[in-house]
Parts: sequence; C-alpha cells; structure tokens
Amino acid sequence: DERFNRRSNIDHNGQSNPLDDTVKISYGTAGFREKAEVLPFVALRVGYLAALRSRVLNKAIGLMITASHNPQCDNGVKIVDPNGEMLASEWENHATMLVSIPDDELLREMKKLEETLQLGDAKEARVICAVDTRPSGQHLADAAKAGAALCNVDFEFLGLLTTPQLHYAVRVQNDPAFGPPGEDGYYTKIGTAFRQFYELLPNKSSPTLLMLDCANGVGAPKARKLFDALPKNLMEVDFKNEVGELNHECGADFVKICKQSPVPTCIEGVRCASLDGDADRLVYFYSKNSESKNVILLDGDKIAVLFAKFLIEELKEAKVFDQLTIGIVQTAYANGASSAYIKNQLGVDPIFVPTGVKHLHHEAMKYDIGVYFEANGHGTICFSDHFKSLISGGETSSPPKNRLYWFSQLINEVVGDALADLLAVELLLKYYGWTVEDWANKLYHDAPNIQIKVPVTDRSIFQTTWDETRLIAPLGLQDKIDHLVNELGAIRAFARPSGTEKTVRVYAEAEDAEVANKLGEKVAEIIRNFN
Ligand code: G16
Repeated sequence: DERFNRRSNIDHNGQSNPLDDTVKISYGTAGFREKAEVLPFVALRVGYLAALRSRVLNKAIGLMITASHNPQCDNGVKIVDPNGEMLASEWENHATMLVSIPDDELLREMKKLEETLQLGDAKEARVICAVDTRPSGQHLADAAKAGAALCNVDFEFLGLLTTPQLHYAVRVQNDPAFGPPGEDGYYTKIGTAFRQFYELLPNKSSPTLLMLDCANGVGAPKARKLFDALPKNLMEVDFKNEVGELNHECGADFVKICKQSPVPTCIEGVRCASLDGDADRLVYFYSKNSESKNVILLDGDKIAVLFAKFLIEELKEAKVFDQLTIGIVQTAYANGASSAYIKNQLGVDPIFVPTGVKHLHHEAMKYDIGVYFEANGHGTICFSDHFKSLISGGETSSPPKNRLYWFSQLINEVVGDALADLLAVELLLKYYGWTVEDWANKLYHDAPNIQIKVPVTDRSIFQTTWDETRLIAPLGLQDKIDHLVNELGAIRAFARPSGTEKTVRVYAEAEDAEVANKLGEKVAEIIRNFN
C-alpha cells in the first residue's frame, strides 16, 4: 500500500511524512515508539512481521497500538507472542531490520526472511490487533492490516482495549483453558476471582471510597465495565480523568515522577490510584494536606512488597512454602528501602534486571512464584505449573490454599495489568484491615529519591552496563557521577537512556531529601551539558 511506504508515509491527518533512508528506528523497551506521524510505514512492516511470526508458529500473534504513558501525540506498535508475553528477542532484531531498510529493498528482505523461516501450512495463524484511545490508532491499525495481508494472514481488529486485555485475548485464543474468550471473558475471569476471594475475607466491612485517575485513557471505559461486572456493594469508585488529553498532568507516570496529585486534586485522606494511558501501570497515593499538590506515593515497589508478603505468609500457613520457589524481581529504579525490606523482612534476595517488562517477566518465570514490579507500577506475578498442581481452590482445600488459588486467578499473569493489580491491592488491604496510610507506614518508608527526565537529541550515545546502574559511554561521565555521590554523601545515582522517550532518565537516592534532590539536579546538569 503506497500510503504506508517510508517515502510517502501518510499519517492519520492525510499528511505525508517521508523518512530519510538513513534514519534508523529500533524496537525499544516496549516496541516502536515515536511521534504518531512517523509510524504508518512502521505499522505496516510490523503488521507484516506479526503475520509472518503467526505463520511460523501456527498461532495467533498480538499487535498492540499504543504509546502507553507517552503524550497523546506519540504512538507505538508492539508485538505480543502467543502465550501473551512480550515478543521473543531474536524477533525484535527482525523488526528493527525490517523497519530500517529503504522501500526498494523491502520486498527483497521480505522474501529472504520468508525463505529462512520456511513457512508451512498455518491454519491457526492470525494477527489480533487492538488500539488505545489515541486519535492516530485506527489509521495505524489500517496500516498493520495492510501489512498482515502481504503475508496472507487474517487480521482480527478488536478495537479499543487496554494493553493487558489484548495480551489476555492472545493467550486465550491460543490456550482456551486460560480463561473465557473475548473482552467479556476477561471481566468474567477477573470478576469471578475477585468475588471468590472476597467471600474468604475475615472482615467484609462496607467499601471505602477509592478515587481512580484514569489518565484520560482507555482504562476509564474498561474499568467501568470491570466494576459493573462486580457485585454493587464491593467497590465504591469515584472516576476521575476519563476524558481529556491523554496522560496530561495525570496518570501513573505523572504521579510517580512528580509525586504530585493529578488534576483534579485529590481529597485529603482519600485512597487514590492512577492508571497510565493503556492501563498496564498502577500506582496508589494519598494526600495529607489538600492545600498542597504533594502526595504520599505507593508505587510498584510497595505493590510488589504487599503481594509478596501476602503470598509468603499464605504459603507458610498452607505448609507448602518449602515445596515452592519464590523470586522477587526489581530494576535499578527500585527504592533501596523496598529491596532491603524484601531481603531482611521477607527473607528473599531480590533479583535485579534491566528496565523493561520483558526482562522482569523472563526472570520471574524461573520461579514457582515470580513476583515482578517496576517502581513505575508495571508488574504482575507468574505462577508455575507446579504451583498450580499444589494449589487449587474448592471445598476440600484449606483456607490459605483457597485464598492463594483465587488470588492467582485474579492476577493477569501474562503481563502487568493495572485493573487486575488494583483489585488485588483492594482485596489485600481489606484482608489486612489496612487503610492506605497503614499500607504506606507499616512496611517500610521510601529512601528519599528523585527521578528527572532530561530531553536529549541522541539517546544512543548514552550506553550503560547490563544492569543499567553505570554509564560506559560517553567516557568520563560515570566518574563525574561517582564523584558527586561521594561528595554529597548520597546513596547512589545513575543515568540511562529511555527506550520509550527521547530522554535520559536520572535517578538519585540519599538518606536526606535535600541531598537526593541536589544530586539528581547535578547529574541532570551533567547530562544536559553533554548533550
Ligand atoms: C514501558 C515498558 C516498561 C518500562 C517503561 C519505561 O512502559 O513496558 O517496562 O519501564 O516503558 O521504559 P524506559 O525507561 O525505557 O522509557 P509503558 O507503560 O510506557 O508501556
């Protein structure tokens, strides 16, 4: 389709955005992410690649069109593998290669790829696609459909879904035992698990108000549908930011980075939660003083610790703790106090991997129970077949086994899912009889920290060690950071290029908030000066 050539690249407004042959675009932390007008040709080629993968595996492959936490003018294209997980890394290279080549080499490369991959008869092959609420979504889905057609694969467009719902749909298509099909199937599975766990609660007191900031995104209508599927008396939700500019001064990323209440301001003492633009991230917060925008944040680390504490206690009560392995996976952004709590109070050594759900998920799968969360609120829990054979619900099961079973059914184990995680948090707060303040205060207190996004023109010059805690290029920058950490007597600081935005992210942590802020600003200054 001429519209979606690199040289024509017609966007959703009918404008042409030709891309120079030398411009390289890579499959980043969560697929391709760019200004929406850059993406039509990318969507076509990725649609083709998703179709190719579906033919190679003879399974359904997912395609999510979203830029999640990024501003509304951005968009993205991400492939979802048959089990509902992120694309296998060797295929990320195919994706980067296909998107990078000039138009006149495309057919030759496609042919070469098809020969290498030896396509057979593939009756189950299909591409399942969904979009978030961005105005550019439908146009990019059309481009992806044109791409899938080049590989003679059916393209099923599911319209508006959260990213985790699309992951669920792909998994269920390939593995019907995973849950009932379709969007309604998703609500049924999660709603049933919620109700069943609720019935097991020792204290079924009436619900307290939750203010839910939906980031003006797809999470708004989908959360409403999910809550509609629950018994009326179990949740009391005040929906905020349902319609408006996506992620603008609201949403999980805004609240996490700024530690501020989204617009509109939250009410003192009320439990609040924020989704991001495609509802795969969740953070909680509350205000101690309505006069101030500052909030007390309960981020992905706090959710991970709450989940892990519950699971460990229940496994011990069910007397199966010694028969199962448990892993807790974090990244360099995890607050040091959370990692110390996991190690010292929960008795589990946290494992650190690079940013990106694909890395965390991969590591978590090595355990019978793999809890993973990024501090930004993206995370879930993986349960092994061994766990599933030991833990089943029903009348013959003990109460802790029943609770474990329904909890595991509630979690969307294929990917971080803000809506499923939200219901899980709500149930655990009820289970422990905790207010949001109890949750904030009874586990650990965050070490003072700051995260700063520094806009840069070329991210690729900033390279880090595998664990992302040290810069290896440009030379000399890490020495300057080390020097600052020592000089200020801080705990740590690091800088790494984002894989979703044209920024370098700076993180600094210290025992004192002023020191953390000063260190963060100074490291940001170093990056700015270099740029
Ligand atoms: C995506 C990834 C996350 C990652 C985040 C930020 O989230 O799925 O794993 O933490 O980007 O990545 P980076 O620091 O490389 O920009 P989302 O919610 O934007 O899809």
